[in-house]
Amino acid sequence: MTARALPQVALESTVISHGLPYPHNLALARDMEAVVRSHGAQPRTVGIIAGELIAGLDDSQIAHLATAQNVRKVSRRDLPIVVAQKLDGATTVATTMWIAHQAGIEVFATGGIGGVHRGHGGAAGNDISADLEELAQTPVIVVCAGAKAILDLPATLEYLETRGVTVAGYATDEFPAFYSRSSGLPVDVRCDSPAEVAAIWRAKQTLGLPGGLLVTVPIAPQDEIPAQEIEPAIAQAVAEAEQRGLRSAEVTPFLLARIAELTGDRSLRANIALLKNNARVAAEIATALANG
Ligand code: PSU
Ligand code: MN
Repeated sequence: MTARALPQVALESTVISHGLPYPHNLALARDMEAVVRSHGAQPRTVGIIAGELIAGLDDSQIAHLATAQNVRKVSRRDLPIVVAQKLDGATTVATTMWIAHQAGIEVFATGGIGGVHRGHGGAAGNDISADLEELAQTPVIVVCAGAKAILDLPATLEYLETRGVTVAGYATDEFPAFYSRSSGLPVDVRCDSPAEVAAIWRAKQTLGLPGGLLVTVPIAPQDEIPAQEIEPAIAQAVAEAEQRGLRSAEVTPFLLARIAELTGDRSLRANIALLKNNARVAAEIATALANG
């Protein structure tokens, strides 16, 4: 019997090193891989070990990124530095997309993409995630629960439109808001099955359009935190980040950790639930692409 290559799903590692506290981060990384496998696909967790870009970390490498103190959060600008200096690094959505594409992987599951931060252009400076630029140029399907509600969601969607990134809602007409199912903002297209996503992806390839496709999956109803309940914690965390003068790559990890504290870990449970849900949808999309 010849082994047929399984459909591949990339997973990121910044959520492991900076997005969730230990030991939840390590359990989640393993659980996401298990969810992908149980849906007939092969997980490829992406990260950087001693300067080597790896699409398919083994379990001890994942455990290392989950526990080591000196792991750098690596966005596109950081890639040449960690490679030259042979550092360990955790990959964001931007760098996971890029490495996945180099490795021939078309589908990637994450929690929430980075975006335009609240207060952009004001006191908070010009904080726009490199994830948005990567979506504009690297051909990978990114499955997420929308953009983190810590961001300016309307501005994030406008930016994606400007850069030509199609935003699909998975069984929804609305752009999901990470912890909450709804944002009140429309997506470009609703897809009710993996095959519908695959059809849009193939059309994009046929047209020769560059860049990725964003597939947004709302958190399951039983796991969501309604917007009005999470908003006070988000507003407080954003204000504290400003008071501390946090900048650049520090902002997102601080906000996620602070919101988890302020919500008594309710946000942590929601975050873990949506990550596993997205792993399942990504495996189903990868399977639909492989069967098409
Ligand atoms: N979503 C999460 N947890 C995370 C992130 C997203 O639930 O840790 C990470 C992703 O790796 C994303 C990054 O690419 O945060 C965005 O960081 P920045 O805003 O600095 O671009
Ligand atoms: Mn940023």
